[in-house]
Amino acid sequence: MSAFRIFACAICVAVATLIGIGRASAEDGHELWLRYRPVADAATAAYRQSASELVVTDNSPTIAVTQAELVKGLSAMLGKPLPVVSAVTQDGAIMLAVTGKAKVISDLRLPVAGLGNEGFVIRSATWQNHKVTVIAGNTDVGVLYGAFRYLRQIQTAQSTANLNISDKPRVQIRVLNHWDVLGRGSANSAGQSIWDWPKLPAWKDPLYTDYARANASIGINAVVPNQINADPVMLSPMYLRKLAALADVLRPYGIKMYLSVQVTSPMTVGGLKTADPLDPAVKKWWADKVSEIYTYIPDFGGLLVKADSEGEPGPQSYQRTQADGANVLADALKPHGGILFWRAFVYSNDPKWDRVKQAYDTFKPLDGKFRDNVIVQVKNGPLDFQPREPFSPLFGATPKTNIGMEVEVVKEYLGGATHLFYLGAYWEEVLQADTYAKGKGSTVASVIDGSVFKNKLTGFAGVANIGTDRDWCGSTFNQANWYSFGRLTWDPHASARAIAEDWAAMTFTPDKAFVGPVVDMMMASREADVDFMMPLGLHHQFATGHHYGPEPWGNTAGREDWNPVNYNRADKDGIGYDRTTATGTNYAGQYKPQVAAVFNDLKRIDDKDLLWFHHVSWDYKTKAGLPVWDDLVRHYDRGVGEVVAMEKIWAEMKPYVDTDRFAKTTVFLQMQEKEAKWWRDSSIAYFQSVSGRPLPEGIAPPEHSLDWYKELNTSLKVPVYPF
Ligand code: GCV
Repeated sequence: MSAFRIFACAICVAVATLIGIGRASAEDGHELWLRYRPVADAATAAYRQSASELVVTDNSPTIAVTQAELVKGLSAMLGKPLPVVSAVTQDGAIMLAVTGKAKVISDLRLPVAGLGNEGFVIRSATWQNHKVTVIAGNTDVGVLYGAFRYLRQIQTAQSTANLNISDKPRVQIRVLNHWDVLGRGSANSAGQSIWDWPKLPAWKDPLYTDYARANASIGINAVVPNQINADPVMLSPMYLRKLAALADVLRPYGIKMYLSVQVTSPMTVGGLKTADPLDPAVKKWWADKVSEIYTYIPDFGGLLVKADSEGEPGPQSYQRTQADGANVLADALKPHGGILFWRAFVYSNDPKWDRVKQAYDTFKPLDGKFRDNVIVQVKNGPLDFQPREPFSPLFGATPKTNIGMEVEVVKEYLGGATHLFYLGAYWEEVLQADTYAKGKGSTVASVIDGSVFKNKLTGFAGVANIGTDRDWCGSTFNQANWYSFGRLTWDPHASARAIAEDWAAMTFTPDKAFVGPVVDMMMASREADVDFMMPLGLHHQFATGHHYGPEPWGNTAGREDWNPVNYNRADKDGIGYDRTTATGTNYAGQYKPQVAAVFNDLKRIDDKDLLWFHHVSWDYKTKAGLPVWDDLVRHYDRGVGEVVAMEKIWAEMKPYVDTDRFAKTTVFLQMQEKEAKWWRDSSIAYFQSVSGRPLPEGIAPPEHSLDWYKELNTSLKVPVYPF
């Protein structure tokens, strides 16, 4: 190549870089849904008309980050720097207004009275002879939430003229639980923990600020940074200093720091001989330790505890109840305004138990015994984040106890980073389920937002799927799960489809030709995984040693609580777990009579819950009119077809998506198809070996023998893609 051509190429590259060509066609996903790409040319003028300047009269740290976000977002989307001024100078001003500090709120009689501490109003109005948009709240955090809501309006291609939006969260504590272990390992599927403990408090990675921005944009206001199988070292002064530094970064974004602790800390950290919650020395130790935490973090949120579960110690070791265990911590937190999350995931590995009954049996009798600053944190289903579970019967069972919901945003059981599985659709099903706690309409959402039992304290927790991967969550579509989790904690009654529409528009493009098919695909993705993994109410069919891949034959001695065969109960005659009142474990009886009546009755139960509640013969006819054997096999097969359909939709989206994110999703869908076949074929091979049934017409035999799949599992040992 001549020197001239090399020179000319170098100029081309430099120009392309300057004007952004190339970068626009390849994104790494790091910006999440806060990409702030320029809006379509035709829309720019109208948006600019109502965003000519930003009026800021307050200077709190939260208002400062609000200002920064609006300047960043609006300047980038509208292609023009947004001036910041201290008084309105022109039409189109956006005003940030906090009650008691901004006259515009009373002048315009903005309805801030019922907004609480986190709500906001966005109102287009005329003030001092100028057309303005006021973003108002009773606190600066309310204004921050309002600013993100305003930005979303443009990101989703909606008008910013004539705005009259008012909103506030329906759940008070909206918390991410990071199951991150010290040393940067993590229980999630997106690299390592984002908390760089070795370098804190001196080095506060800018990642923490982006993390806080993302959370604030969807309403998350609390963080537990450490594993629930907690490391006692977190309570040492050295780590409290680190926690305090993190809390400083999160604070301007309205996010409070919480901490997960072990009940035996008085022994492991304090050197006491006992951790008996009723022992006076133990009480004093907790009171002192909690006071110490507040010296480091004055607005510390509170504690989270996993007790008497999977080897974690708990009050049962001292013949005390869960309430005894919780209350000693609650009492220590109370003077500081702190909250205790106490998990209901309590179970023992005793074969006499039906594991799914244990949480209800343990906690229901304790209703009214917990202090008022305790939230009992209940997993969405009674088992453990299976592809489908009935809602936990604890929702609606304890009128005198604050009950919060816990979901897994990380897809521990659901394909990790690779499967495209929109959890919003899953959570919506749970949240909309009717508990009948106070008659019809007592949905799970209404229980956890406190409206059914008039609870004063409400919480909604999600196990974070966030790690050091460049795209935070391991895949672009996993970001939708972080996003929808936040939005549903803000409003558990919200529509999963509407949330997915916002996410798709903000993460890719608001073009309807893209958003429509992609959201259809997301909404269908949940049923696809259910179909190829565990259709018709099957559950816990995962490899016993880890939770990746199928092992319906799994039967490790002494692990009845984990063994797939204990849950499918398949033999030559039939399949399913009898949990009915009449002949089974009477798990169904833990629900209100209206719900139990449906689950108990083969005539009324939906096929999707069938094998969770009933043991039926292979010839039993499902509602689909097929023998259960045939229906089961057809569901497995359909699941694979549903993944293939997602691949086709995605392929058609190529014109709308940058090269890198398109390619990564394409490959992940191909991996999902291979895994769907693995689930389908190994499950069919196993259940066929047990039932001795022939394959239904039109169903191809499994690709490999049952022994081949067993061998594969033995070699797997850890969750890795095996193909
Ligand atoms: C961190 C499941 C997970 C565990 C988790 C546990 C829990 O069993 O596999 O990793 O513990 O749930 O929720 O406590």
